[in-house]
Amino acid sequence: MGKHLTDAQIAHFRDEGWLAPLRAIDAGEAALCARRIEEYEAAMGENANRSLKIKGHLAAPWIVELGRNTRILDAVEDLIGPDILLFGASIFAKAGNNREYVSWHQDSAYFGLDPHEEITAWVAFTPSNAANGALQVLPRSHKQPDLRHVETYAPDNMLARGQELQIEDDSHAVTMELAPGEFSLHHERTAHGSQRNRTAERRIGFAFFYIPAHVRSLTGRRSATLVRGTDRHGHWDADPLPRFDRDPVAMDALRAAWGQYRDGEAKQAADA
Ligand SMILES: O=C(O)CCC(=O)C(=O)O
Repeated sequence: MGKHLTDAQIAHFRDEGWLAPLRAIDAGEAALCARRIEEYEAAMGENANRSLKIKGHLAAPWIVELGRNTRILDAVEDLIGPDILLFGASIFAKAGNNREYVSWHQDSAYFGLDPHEEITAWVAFTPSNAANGALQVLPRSHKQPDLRHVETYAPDNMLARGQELQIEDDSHAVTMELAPGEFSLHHERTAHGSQRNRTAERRIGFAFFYIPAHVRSLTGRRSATLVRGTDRHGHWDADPLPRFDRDPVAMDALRAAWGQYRDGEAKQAADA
């Protein structure tokens, strides 16, 4: 038995590369998170998908706090050990009745990490289900190497480069349905994606990216936030955390990290 996960859940994650649903916050707190995203969008005059990417936690202290959520960290610790860095976070907000989707991809292809031990906790701020395009995974795909992604830049693809795996048969995909405040976990090599939102309501989730402190950056010196334990390795500089919502210093770091990722400085692992 771990801090949050049972032995069976730990074994499931190791074998299958995903786990869901788990509870992070209650439904009321999740609704507050969704409202805060709307407030951010009103203040910025743009859709949160445009900017809360890769280092989205740098936009507001409440997002950092959610990244430090004890239930999430207990589950992550059960899988990667007690010394944990939050190396990034991205929003995935799908409008109602919209064509946007996320193609099958592995995060390991672009995160530039070694070894591949990153785990993503995807937290639902709204219901996330088959009808509104919940996150889907291909079980056991985390046991594959880094696969080649085709960069399509397809306009409705929510990924920065429209990167997609050529999957011939995805009939065994699992849809990780979540209620507001629940979260799922997936390994960085687990192929995942999501279909379009066919409902009238917006579907919002925030993905938090965690690594054990011994993981290195393969793309030069980068920053992260120690969220639990001790960093005995010093591979990462400290993120400039926001002192208040939309703190200009933290927002500059967010924009720089997102820009580097989006504009192609990160090469996909299969090409390295
Ligand atoms: O939320 C989605 O639809 C996709 C999420 C995703 O690709 C991720 O968390 O890495």
